[in-house]
Amino acid sequence: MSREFDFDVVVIGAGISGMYQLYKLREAGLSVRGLEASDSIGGVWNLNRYPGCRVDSESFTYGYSWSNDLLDTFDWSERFASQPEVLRYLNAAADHMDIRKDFLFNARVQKATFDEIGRFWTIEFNDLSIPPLTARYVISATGPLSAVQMPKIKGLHRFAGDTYHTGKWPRDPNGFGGLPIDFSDKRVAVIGTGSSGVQIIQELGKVAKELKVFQRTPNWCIPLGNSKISPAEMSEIRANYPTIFEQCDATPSSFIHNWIDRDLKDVPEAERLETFDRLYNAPGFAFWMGNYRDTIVDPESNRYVSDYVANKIRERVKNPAVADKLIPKDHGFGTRRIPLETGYFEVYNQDNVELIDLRENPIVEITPSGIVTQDAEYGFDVIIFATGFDAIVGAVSRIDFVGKDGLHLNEVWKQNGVKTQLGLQVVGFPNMFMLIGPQSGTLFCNMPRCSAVAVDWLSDMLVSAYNNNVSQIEATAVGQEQWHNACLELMNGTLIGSTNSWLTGINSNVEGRASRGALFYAGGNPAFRELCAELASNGYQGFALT
Ligand code: NA7
Repeated sequence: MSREFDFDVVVIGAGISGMYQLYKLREAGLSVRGLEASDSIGGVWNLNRYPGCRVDSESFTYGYSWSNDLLDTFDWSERFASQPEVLRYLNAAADHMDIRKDFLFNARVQKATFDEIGRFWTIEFNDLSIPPLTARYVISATGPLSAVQMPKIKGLHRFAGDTYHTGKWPRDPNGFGGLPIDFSDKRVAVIGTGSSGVQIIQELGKVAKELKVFQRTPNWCIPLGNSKISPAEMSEIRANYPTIFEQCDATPSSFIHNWIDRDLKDVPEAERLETFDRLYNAPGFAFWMGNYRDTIVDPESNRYVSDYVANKIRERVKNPAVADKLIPKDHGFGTRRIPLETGYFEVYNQDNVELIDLRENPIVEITPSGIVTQDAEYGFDVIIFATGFDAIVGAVSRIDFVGKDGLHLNEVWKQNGVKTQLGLQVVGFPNMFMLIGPQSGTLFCNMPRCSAVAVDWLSDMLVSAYNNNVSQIEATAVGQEQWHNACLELMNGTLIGSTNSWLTGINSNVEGRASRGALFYAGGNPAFRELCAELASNGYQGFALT
């Protein structure tokens, strides 16, 4: 049968969710083409190859749980795997799915336009030598933390030394990691102290001749608690995989940690401190997501946890003035993403490391030889930007999606604020879906666990549409409004919602990101799964299938 378009579905992005999405639909019998801007699979794990980069989910919770073959054959060597190991895993997964043949690489999508009569999308590329292609459905699997963002600093391009961004680190041509760079004779600046900054600072502190850290906002960092996984432990983990995944499924963010089912306020002081000591020394996000349940909603309980962590910082950093600068003052513990660290605070006890507090002493400009602040001038051989991403919205909005009536998605969001139905669709943009986009129920999450929820649900919907001769799926205005209001209300019920961070859409380097938005669903993954199942069983309520 001839048709007007090339593929049933186009999936943009070959990261964790894009690879699985393509595989799932291909196995269901749909014709699918994957498009990837870089030259290989892996998404953020392919690009964030900076020294010290590692996962902060327990490795054995971070894989594709649907594949027994992968679970049976891949051995994790550390509780929190390094970036090269995660990328090695994703390559093994790509082999297993035989997915590379279905992706067009080096194909950055510039624009996607909906044809209202034919009900299909036309995709155009930055590289004009790639002919446009067409598909009934387009799925953006571009990830929430992939649109690399440089800071707005005067003179950025004039620096004569080497510059790197953590989110786009040069690759080792012979391996899965970053290009080996010798920093031992270098004067290095790191700008940014989010998770990436913390990881690279603690690593470069060991080797750089001189390391100066330019910090605007300190974060509440807690110990990672990494350890090797022995073959015997790996066998035990393998035998326990079903229980591990069940445990993750039962928690709000699908990490293995779950809240203590009590309020801190109801617990005697001695017991609280005993619990805190245990959790602070436990691996991963135990101290954050495995703490008393009111610590993230009640300001007083939150203050109590924050004070505990502040004291830990004071104990670990010798110079009290430096310790004070490393303690966050403008947000409570856990209200922004927590960086997990290994010896981060002790780095500031070293003679080769200096902390520069940009609140007291802001950057004025970058010059050919270094960085000028209000109070001083510093010479550098290397500047590393650990300044993060245009998070959540950025990767979607860097593609010009043009929907019904010639509406541009960016214009719609600029005028009405970011609103979606289930984080999956936007009214006026039929047959276009986002995985882990804004307001996705699977955003504040252990990614592989939660993104699979979105992929499975969307796949069922598309297969059902295909089998029932449906050619258009569009969010309803009522559904979108309800979902937006639910996100707003839930977010406002947590302290995270009233804090400036990438999770609430704040970014000083991007125009239009100065006020907080309801960018994520704070109802938790179990509730999201339940709701999705309910909507599906009501004939995909909130979506018009025609
Ligand atoms: P983040 O968490 O967004 O951190 C970016 C850091 O860069 C943060 O400390 C920012 O300070 C700082 N920044 C950004 N722009 C500037 C300028 N112009 N001047 C000085 N400092 C600046 O990104 P990451 O890559 O560390 O981590 C992202 C996520 O990836 C992480 O949460 C994990 O989930 C994985 P600010 O806080 O804005 O004052």
